[in-house]
Amino acid sequence: MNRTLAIVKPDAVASGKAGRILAHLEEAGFTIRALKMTHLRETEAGRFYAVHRERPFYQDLVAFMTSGPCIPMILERENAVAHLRETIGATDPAEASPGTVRALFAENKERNAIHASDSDENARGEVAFFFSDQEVLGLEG
Ligand code: FUP
Repeated sequence: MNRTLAIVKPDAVASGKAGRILAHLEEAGFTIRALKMTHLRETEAGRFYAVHRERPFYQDLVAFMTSGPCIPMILERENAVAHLRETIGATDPAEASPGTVRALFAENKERNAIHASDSDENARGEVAFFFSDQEVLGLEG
């Protein structure tokens, strides 16, 4: 078993889809091991998406991610990173496979309902971004 990080993004929280997305993730075999609601500040969202700093959509992405509360969570299952990427679908919901979270719940490529870590290394960093050592260590006991 291993873990990854997901975020139900502000569009999905604001439009009341968070519960359905969590149910979909559980039905896909993930166990929710930690979860919180938070409202990112500009510096935090900028740091989280720093890898995209030079991209033309960066400012809009930061503005969107700070536009309302989001729900980061630690998800566990076998091969968690790859399975979650498969479960959420392509970045643009118009290109996402039928039945994926983004095909079902995303508005468009910019407001696309959910984030998922794209590697084990990034999952570790993103878990640490949102959850304290105590919250993560608490999972082991
Ligand atoms: P993903 O890993 O599928 O979330 O996609 P990326 O890491 O490539 O992009 C991160 C976020 O940037 C996307 F979720 C939405 C936003 N984005 C845009 O707004 N426009 C683009 O053309 C690409 C990404």
